[in-house]
Amino acid sequence: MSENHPTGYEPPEVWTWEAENGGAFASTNRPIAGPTHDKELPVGKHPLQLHSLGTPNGIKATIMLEELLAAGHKGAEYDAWYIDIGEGDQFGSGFVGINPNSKIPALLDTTTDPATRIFESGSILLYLAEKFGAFLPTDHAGRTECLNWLFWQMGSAPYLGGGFGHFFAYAPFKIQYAIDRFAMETKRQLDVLDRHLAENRYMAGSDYTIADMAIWPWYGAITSGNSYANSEVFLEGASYTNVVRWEREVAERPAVKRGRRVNLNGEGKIRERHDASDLDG
Ligand SMILES: N[C@@H](CCC(=O)N[C@@H](CS)C(=O)NCC(=O)O)C(=O)O
Repeated sequence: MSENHPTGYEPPEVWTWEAENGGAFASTNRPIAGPTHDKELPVGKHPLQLHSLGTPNGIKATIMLEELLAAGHKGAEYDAWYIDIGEGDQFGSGFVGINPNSKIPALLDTTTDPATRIFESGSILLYLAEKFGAFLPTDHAGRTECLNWLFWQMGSAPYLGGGFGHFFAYAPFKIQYAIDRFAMETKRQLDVLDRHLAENRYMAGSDYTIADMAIWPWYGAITSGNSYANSEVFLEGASYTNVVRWEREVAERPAVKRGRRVNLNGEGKIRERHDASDLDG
């Protein structure tokens, strides 16, 4: 056994919460659900109210909304409000009301009576695809293949983000066992994508769909060097040549360029989006 395997921890009979564990999100993470404070959510002028942050999960929603607008679906106009997960905005009562799981992204569709809440990024993509009849094949076989990959992403990315990313980038010290386990799984997933994209232009075949919108922000970020620092080198992202080809093609879409800039701070980014012109220029 490698000398890098730590020893000495014997789990107690009952686990207890150590709030300050040294990890990057120690002050955010809790073992309980529910709101911590009262805070109503703001409501803007558009039919769709998005409460989010520009993480890989968050930009799935803004890319889809920008794609819908680019395709001429005027009903997809949206307000994008900033949820600061480092400050605990996801535990405000209004946010918990639209997502009891306290995670971004969360969407409220005010065109229905009563308004419809949608949480989980995969559910948001599917809801919008069905509402507007776009980016989801309508034939049963094509729709099934698209949903296969959408659900694949929802089940797989936590191993990339919560597993590999956490132990590679955020844990207070490096644990070889954990990094080995999740690097292996992430590379296996990249190989799944690479083999599939060798035979297919997009995830669900010849058309760009919500499956691409779900997978691109996570796995494309690894091959393009936009993920955890040095992870593209560590995981040999450039070796997945079919993923690289697909990542580049998706990245060039004008709506992707717009959607990935929303709910972020910094140059070229916009913290909130309340009008299409906010993204112009
Ligand atoms: N399965 C969820 C995951 C969402 C998620 O993990 N969101 C993160 C940011 S990317 C979050 O809100 N974290 C805040 C927290 O854990 O308190 C989805 O796809 O919508």
